[in-house]
Amino acid sequence: MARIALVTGATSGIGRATAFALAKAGYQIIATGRRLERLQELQQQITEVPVHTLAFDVRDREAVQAAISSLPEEWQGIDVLVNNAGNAHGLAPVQSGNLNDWDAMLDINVKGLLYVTHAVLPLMLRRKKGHIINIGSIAGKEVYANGNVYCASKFAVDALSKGMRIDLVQEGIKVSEVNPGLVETEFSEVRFKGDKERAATVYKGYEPLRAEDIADLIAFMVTRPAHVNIAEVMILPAAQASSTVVNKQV
Ligand code: NDP
Ligand code: 8X3
Repeated sequence: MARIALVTGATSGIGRATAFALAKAGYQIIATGRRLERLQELQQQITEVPVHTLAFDVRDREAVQAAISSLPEEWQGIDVLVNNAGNAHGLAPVQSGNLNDWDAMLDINVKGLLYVTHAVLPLMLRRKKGHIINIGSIAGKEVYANGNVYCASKFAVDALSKGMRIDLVQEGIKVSEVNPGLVETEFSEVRFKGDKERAATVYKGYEPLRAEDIADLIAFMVTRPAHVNIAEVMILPAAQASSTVVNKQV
C-alpha cells in the first residue's frame, strides 16, 4: 500500500527539502504551493516516487478545499500532512507595523494552516490514522524585538499543535510540532521584501541550519513505529542558543 505525504510550501526551502526527504523515505508526494512552475520542476526532479502537484494559495479557503477535493481516489489516503507554508513579512516595532504584513502573516501562518488541516482531516479521520507535522519556530517560544506579529503567528501554531494533539488523539491521528531556529532559505528574502543583501546578513558569521536538516528530522519523525509520537522538537544551529543569542564570528 502506497504511503502518501502532502507538503505545503513545497516550492522552496524547508518544504521543498521535505518533499525530497519523504520521497527518499518512500512516500508518494503531494506537493503544494502557489508557484506552479516550481511545483512542476519538483515533480520532474523527484524520480523515485509519483508526485502529484496542487497549486493554491493557503489564504483562499475555497481554493484549499477545491484542491484537496480534486485529489483522485488513489491520492486521497494521505498518511502525513506537513503544514509548512508560511513566512515572516517585515520586521518592525508594533507602532510602525504594516497592516498588510500583519494580515499576510496571520492569514498564511495561522488561518492557512487551519484551512489545509480542515480540508485534509476528513481523509485521515475516515482511515483512523495519520500524522500531522506543523512547522512552528523558535519564534513561537520566544518573542524577539520587532518580531511581534510573526512571533504571535508562531505562538498560535504552538497552541494549535497542542490543541490538535489533544483533540485528535482519540482518532488515532498523531500531531507533532517542529520548531526550527535560523535556517537559510528564502525566508529572510521574503521578510525583507526581496532585499537579498539584507537577507544574507541574517546568516553571516556562523553556520545556519540548511533546509535539509529540518527535512531529515521530519523524515525521522514520520518513520517511527506506530506507537511512537515525537510530539515537539526544537532544532537550532550549533551557533544559536536562543532567538537573539547567536555566536557570530563577524
Ligand atoms: P521559504 O520562503 O523558503 O518557503 C516558504 C514556502 O511557503 C514557499 O514554498 C511558499 O510557496 C509557501 N507559501 C508562502 N505563502 C503561501 C501562500 N499564501 N499559499 C501557499 N503557500 C505559501 O521559507 P522557509 O522554507 O524557511 O519557511 C517554511 C516554514 O518554516 C514557514 O512556516 C516558516 O515560518 C518556518 N520557519 C522558518 C525558519 C527559517 O529560519 N527559515 C525558522 C523557523 C520556522 P509559494 O511562494 O510558491 O506559494
Ligand atoms: C524563523 C526564525 O528567528 O527568524 O521562524 O524568527 S526567526
